[in-house]
Amino acid sequence: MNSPFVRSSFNPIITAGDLPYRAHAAFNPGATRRGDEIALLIRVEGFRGQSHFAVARSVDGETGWRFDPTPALEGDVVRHPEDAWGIEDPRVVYLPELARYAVTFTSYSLAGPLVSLALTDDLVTFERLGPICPPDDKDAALFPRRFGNDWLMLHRPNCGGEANIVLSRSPDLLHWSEPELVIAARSGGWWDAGKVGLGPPPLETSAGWLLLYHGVRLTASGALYRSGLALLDLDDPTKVIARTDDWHLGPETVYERTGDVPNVVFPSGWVLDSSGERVLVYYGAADTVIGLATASLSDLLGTLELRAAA
Ligand code: M1P
Repeated sequence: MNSPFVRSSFNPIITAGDLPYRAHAAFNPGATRRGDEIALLIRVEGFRGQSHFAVARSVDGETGWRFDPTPALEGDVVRHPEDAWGIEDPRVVYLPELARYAVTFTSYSLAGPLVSLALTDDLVTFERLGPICPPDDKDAALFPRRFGNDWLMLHRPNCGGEANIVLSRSPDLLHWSEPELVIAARSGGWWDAGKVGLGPPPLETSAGWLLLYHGVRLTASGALYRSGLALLDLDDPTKVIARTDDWHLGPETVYERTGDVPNVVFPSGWVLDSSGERVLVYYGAADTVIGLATASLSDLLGTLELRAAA
């Protein structure tokens, strides 16, 4: 398939064996720039089957990863009973207004997955703001700035089998409005017919907010996780300017086809390189390891502009 994404020749760029302590799997990382480096906030699954987060840093975002010696954030069932079965799938966004990073993640509560929020200056200490969406809800990320008085967040409630990407608003990061539909799962035989979920946080471009989202197709031999692109209006991100018909990143390689959950490509973080023209996309592969794929930003926008014009 003619995809704008190119996989790193170093893939998988991170596996559980790279961590400074014993762990089963390392996948679905949030990503951000931190100083001169790229930092990943990685979902690490331990041998109890529950997940926590660890930080890895690299100058080029591809090789030479250095790991913080201990977990960055673990479930805290005393202060946060919603973390009953661990924490999963962080998304990291820098908020210039607060000069802090916002980390949205899944707390795996006894009532199901829900969205939690934490703020951090350094990816070392975290101020937890608690749950911000009731279960079942996940795949959340903030926009990096306010719209008028409100912060905006994309997330993915799962209500009665409907799992669509929606937007909520908040004046204070704590109280969030009823969801407004943004991207619905398609129906029938589409690659994104089962459910959809936000991948990395929305990326601001001159053409609109760029999204990479996962779509899930349920088959007789399990789910297939692939990712497509969408573009949201810069001023009103509930308006979808374009959405690709095709998926653009799907399981192809051995490490994407084989692992704890086969046939999963799950992008969860991206950063622009220093030129601002190449996007580095970090993804979980088969819920086991981390892959890197890069694309030219103008190619991604070109793909979407063709759709908008069609
Ligand atoms: O196993 C694939 C993915 O399944 C879930 O994804 P979602 O509910 O968002 O479609 C998550 O458990 C995710 O961690 C996992 O990679």
